[in-house]
Amino acid sequence: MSKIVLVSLYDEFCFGIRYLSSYLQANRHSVWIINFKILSEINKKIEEEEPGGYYILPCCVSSKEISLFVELIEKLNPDYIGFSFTANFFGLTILLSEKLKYLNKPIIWGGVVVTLNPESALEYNDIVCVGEGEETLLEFIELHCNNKDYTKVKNLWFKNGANIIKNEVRPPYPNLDDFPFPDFDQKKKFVISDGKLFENQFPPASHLNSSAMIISGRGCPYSCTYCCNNYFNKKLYPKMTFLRRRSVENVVAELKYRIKTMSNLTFIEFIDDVFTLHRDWLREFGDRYKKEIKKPFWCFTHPSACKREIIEILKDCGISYTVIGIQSGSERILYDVFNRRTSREKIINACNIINSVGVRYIIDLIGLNPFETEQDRWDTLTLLLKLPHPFFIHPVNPLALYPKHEITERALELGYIQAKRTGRDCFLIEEEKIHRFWNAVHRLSQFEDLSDSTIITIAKDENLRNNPEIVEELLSVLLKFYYYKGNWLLPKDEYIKSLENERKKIQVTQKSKIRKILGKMKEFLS
Ligand code: B12
Ligand code: SF4
Repeated sequence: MSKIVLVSLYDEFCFGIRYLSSYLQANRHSVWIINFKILSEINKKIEEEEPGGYYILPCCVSSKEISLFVELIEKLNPDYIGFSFTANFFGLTILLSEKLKYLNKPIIWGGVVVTLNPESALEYNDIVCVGEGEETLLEFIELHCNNKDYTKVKNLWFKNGANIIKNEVRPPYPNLDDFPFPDFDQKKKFVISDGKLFENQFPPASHLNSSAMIISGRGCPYSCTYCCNNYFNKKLYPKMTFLRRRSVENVVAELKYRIKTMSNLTFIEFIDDVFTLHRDWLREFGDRYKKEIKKPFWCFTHPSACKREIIEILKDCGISYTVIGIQSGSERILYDVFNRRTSREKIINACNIINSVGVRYIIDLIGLNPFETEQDRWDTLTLLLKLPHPFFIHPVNPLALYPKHEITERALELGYIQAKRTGRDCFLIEEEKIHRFWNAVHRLSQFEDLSDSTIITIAKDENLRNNPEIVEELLSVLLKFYYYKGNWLLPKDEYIKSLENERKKIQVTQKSKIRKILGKMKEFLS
């Protein structure tokens, strides 16, 4: 039996290593997971920078947090150490791995970044995993600890002096039901966050304390040029099927297991890239979910996978809201740049379906896009103005350009980007006033009380373009005004209504209790 520590950076959900952990444990190895910093700490600045810390945004890590990490690993004394991270945390992973070199234990890197760009990863680490890690890591550990030749393990690339060993990629594992459920047990888990070490608990205030995150499959049938699935579908697994779904039986069994093991579970989160695929699967799932699970949930959908029947099934199961990727309202950007075959008409239809079935929806948009022109931004605005309320728009995601993606190659050719951002394995253009202005204007469209003409007047105003902070301020005031404590899941009107209903209910029960007591007193007195 070997001892393995798996580390995830700024991501306490970390499905990748939670799957690896349960797989290794099922094969009699001992695994600890360390969440080094959590999602909500991304971009969170530390007041005072001190020597020995790491301060390259989006990471701000104190020297104390780094020491806590090194001391903890020293104490756990593992035989193997694995890191899982995304592009923003590349520099930090290099630093943390360097700090552990003196322990002389194999350090393996894995995850999407490494899968996309193993060459870059091997400049800093000797062993990297390209693709899925369950069988790969197990095989490596078992060969390595028995002093056998581990250099031919499929999916692993090694640096051996000046040589690089590139092993074959194994096909995506066909039957996901074979894998044990991801390891969300609180035992043997550590969190290093906010300068402190937490043991055997989820990060305080994390929604993991009340929500269960589940992934019912892996992969996506679409191939947007900025997304890892495009690379998986076309380059890593050509002629193979990366998209796989677990059986309904297996997903329901996991849900039941999570409900049984989490006393305060109130909400389910399906984090599949697109949950609303496969109508027959959803029909069967819907039948079981509403009878056996009965918990509110959310999931991602896509304009092309938003049929009425499917949304009705989800509504019937108690869906709370869905997140739909619209990304842009410009068909030029959608088709020619993103390879998203979703016309404006299709997007509007999808949102009308969701809205008419009575489901709340949240929109994802991509900003900071060097391919975008003024006309494209207007197209996004005019599309948003056609969508049925109520909806919420997430803070606009910047277009991160990852190595080897089609869109990145094109942006490099066109000279839109030059060097990767320090500490990250991706390119991002510099944010200018015009980006901030349009992001805020686009998000104004979620407020029903602002008329189209008001928003269009704002969008045309030259002065505001040069002073985007004014539009941002308006947006922030409106968000506070519309949503209770800024929480978009709690629109104030609805919240007040629910409090009033609650008050009425309390009054009714109190009155009936008083009546009962008075009745008893009367009996007693007579
Ligand atoms: C669900 C999800 C989230 C969830 C949950 C995160 C999680 N990791 O579970 C949340 C909402 C928190 C999230 C947040 C973010 N996400 Co996200 N997310 C995803 C998504 C859709 C699925 C990830 C997943 O769970 N897959 C299933 C698991 C089982 O697969 P896996 O993680 O790849 O792990 C396997 C292998 O990679 C390998 N492996 C992984 N780690 C290791 C380690 C070792 C040692 C070994 C040997 C193997 C190994 O083995 C695993 C099992 O087979 C992916 C897209 C995708 N399809 O991958 C994007 C994705 C990972 N996210 C992305 C981004 C950009 C973000 C955010 C920055 C978004 C934002 N603006 O805030 C944040 C950053 C979070 C962070 N700290 O890294 C990008 C990352 C791109 C990149 N190249 O870095 C992706 C790839 C989407 C994309 N644009 O292509 N995300
Ligand atoms: S639909 Fe979403 S998950 Fe699928 S390829 Fe496009 S961006 Fe990626």
